[in-house]
Amino acid sequence: MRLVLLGAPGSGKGTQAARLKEHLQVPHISTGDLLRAEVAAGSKLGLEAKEVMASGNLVSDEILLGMLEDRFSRPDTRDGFILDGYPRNLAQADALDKLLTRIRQPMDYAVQLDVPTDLLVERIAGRAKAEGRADDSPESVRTRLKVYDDQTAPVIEFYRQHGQLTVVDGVGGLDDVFNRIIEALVPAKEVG
Ligand code: B4P
Repeated sequence: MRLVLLGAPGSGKGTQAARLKEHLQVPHISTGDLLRAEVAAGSKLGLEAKEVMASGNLVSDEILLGMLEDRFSRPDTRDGFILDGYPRNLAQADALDKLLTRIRQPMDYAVQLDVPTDLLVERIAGRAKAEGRADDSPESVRTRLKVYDDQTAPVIEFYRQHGQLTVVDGVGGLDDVFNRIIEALVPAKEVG
């Protein structure tokens, strides 16, 4: 199964992707994690990405596409994947669509986790305390939410127009949200 998780920062994409990975037995590809690994390794790409990420802005489309092409070239993605954090703007959505068409792996589902803004802020503040991630500071969070509204929200419409979008209520306990996602993945023909 090939699935992309969409949603604002703090909507639970990374959290649910980790669970879906176990359930579906396909790799979890998080562009945020890939970038953080580059930063931690001190690579040239990581050095370029570090400050942009800490500010809450988006790293360049060119870097992201190169990273993604590289990841999709690995054999573990042949039976599917869970993509988390990409695409984050319409140019990335278009590039991904072309890439998946080229490698004959069209997306099966785009799942949007829907969570109100005040709860997003609350969740990220909780993570800031627990993990101290550089981009979870209040200033960066404000930027990330604005970038989401301006650049990423239109991606939801892109998938709606392609008939691939499923909206899932992302409010509630981790198990509740997980169960809602699983229910949303049942093909319409099996529903009855
Ligand atoms: P990401 O790593 O994707 O960060 P994120 O949007 O905050 O989502 P994440 O998956 O980590 O958090 P989640 O909602 O699961 O990106 C970080 C940065 O990398 C970006 O700002 C950008 O600079 C760069 N980047 C990444 N992809 C890019 C791209 N494609 N193009 C350009 N730049 C890119 O969880 C948040 C918190 O909520 C957690 O503490 C979790 O425990 C909690 N939570 C989750 N579900 C919950 C629930 N049901 N109830 C209560 N708490 C919950």
